[in-house]
Amino acid sequence: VPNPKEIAGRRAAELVEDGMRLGFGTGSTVQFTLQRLAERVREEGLRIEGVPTSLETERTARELGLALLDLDRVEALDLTIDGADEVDGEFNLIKGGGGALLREKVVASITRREAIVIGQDKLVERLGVRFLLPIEVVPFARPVVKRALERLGAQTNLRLADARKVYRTDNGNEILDCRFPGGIADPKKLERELAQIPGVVESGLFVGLAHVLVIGHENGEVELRQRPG
Ligand code: A5P
Repeated sequence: VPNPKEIAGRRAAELVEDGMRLGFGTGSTVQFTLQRLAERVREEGLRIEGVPTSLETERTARELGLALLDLDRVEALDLTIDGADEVDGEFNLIKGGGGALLREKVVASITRREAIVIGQDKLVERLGVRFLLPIEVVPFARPVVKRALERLGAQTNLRLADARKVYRTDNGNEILDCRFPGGIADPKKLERELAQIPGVVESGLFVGLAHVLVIGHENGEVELRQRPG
């Protein structure tokens, strides 16, 4: 049986052209993209550099021999290939299941074309019905942020690394995984409201940032969907 993540991840690597400056996303789907890119570098002499969106991806890229790029050396990126946890019909996303939402969003914000690689099971009618929305929080501010989120109707769960340890992001912050009963009716509005809470560093809501979806289907087909408009 074909693995939807693998076929989508590998197909997305074909969007890359010689000389491009890339964003390297995070997660198990993007792993396949990075592997395929390393093959193309070896086989075709493809010249590329990329900004990693997490320490994990930085490590993988190094192991694969992919050239890395620092944000102080680049103002804009041609293409970022990243995963997502949920995608709605308007290409709004929930990200951050792997905890990398902040760096992923920073990289997406300077990217001309953001390609999202997913298996078909990530497509949803409404965000937040199945998946919790990760919100990155400054540890000092956590109690304040938690109460503010509850006033917005959320149930919050502090992410743990294991039974005794609180999870920390690559940036030293914590994550509150939030359930919004009934899902997220207006992602854009919620993103604005979250950004106004002091102590919230970033949310895993990505609104208007994705341009193309690379969707792996269980029948082995890969579908490319461009954002309408
Ligand atoms: C990382 O923080 C996330 O945003 C990932 O991009 C997301 O969790 C997708 O991961 P998989 O490709 O492993 O499903």
